[in-house]
Amino acid sequence: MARKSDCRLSVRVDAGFTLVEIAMVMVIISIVFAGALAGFRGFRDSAIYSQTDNYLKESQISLFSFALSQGYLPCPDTNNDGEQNTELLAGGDTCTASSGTLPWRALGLEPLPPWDVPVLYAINTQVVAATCSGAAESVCFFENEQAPAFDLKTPPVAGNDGNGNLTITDSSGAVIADNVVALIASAGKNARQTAADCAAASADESENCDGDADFVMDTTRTNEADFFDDQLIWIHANTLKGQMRDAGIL
Ligand SMILES: [Ca+2]
Ligand SMILES: [Ca+2]
Ligand SMILES: [Ca+2]
Ligand SMILES: [Ca+2]
Repeated sequence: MARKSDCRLSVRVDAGFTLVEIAMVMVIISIVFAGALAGFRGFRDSAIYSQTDNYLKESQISLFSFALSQGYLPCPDTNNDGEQNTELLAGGDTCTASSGTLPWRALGLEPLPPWDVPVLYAINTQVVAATCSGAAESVCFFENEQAPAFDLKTPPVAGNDGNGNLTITDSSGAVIADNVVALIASAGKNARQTAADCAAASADESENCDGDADFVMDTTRTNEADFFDDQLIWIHANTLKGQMRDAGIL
């Protein structure tokens, strides 16, 4: 009898330990899995940010190549077909909008950048309000009827920043770059949300999708209330002039 009782006790104790052990193992597995998943997502995201960075640099090089071969910078794409959109006006062609997506097809680039969302392409905001007349306007960087319509004296020059050129600041408002004629930006992993509702994004991200001449570049912030993961690259007017001068075009 005593032996039978010992046996039952042993089974209960073993079973109890087994259940506790199983529970502990499950908790450990879930912790390890959650950690591994977070690690995988972090690794995947950093790979896409890096890929985006490369895409932006490639796009910038393509814009310089376009300008060197055509004599002007392309207008933004406003209907997502990869081609720039221009309006034929009496004073010469002008851009349909100063902000849209990158005309990737016109630049010989891949159609879909990282995050599966076309990158923003913003240019001098006066392209929709002014026409190029005598190279005295910064919009002449986008004049496609005579190439090139701008010269070394086209604003920005000393004392004249050029109407409608773009400014990039950091989160504190400190200027990183001004007199920028063209800018390419990835809105990052929340690109679809910011495209659908720009005002709902953080203040710094809203600045990059509100269609004006001011942009923000800062370090990545992952807190939801102040999220920022936009990546920007741009073309300063003087850099473009320098490349065209070196190529003997200006
Ligand atoms: Ca188009
Ligand atoms: Ca973003
Ligand atoms: Ca803005
Ligand atoms: Ca603004």
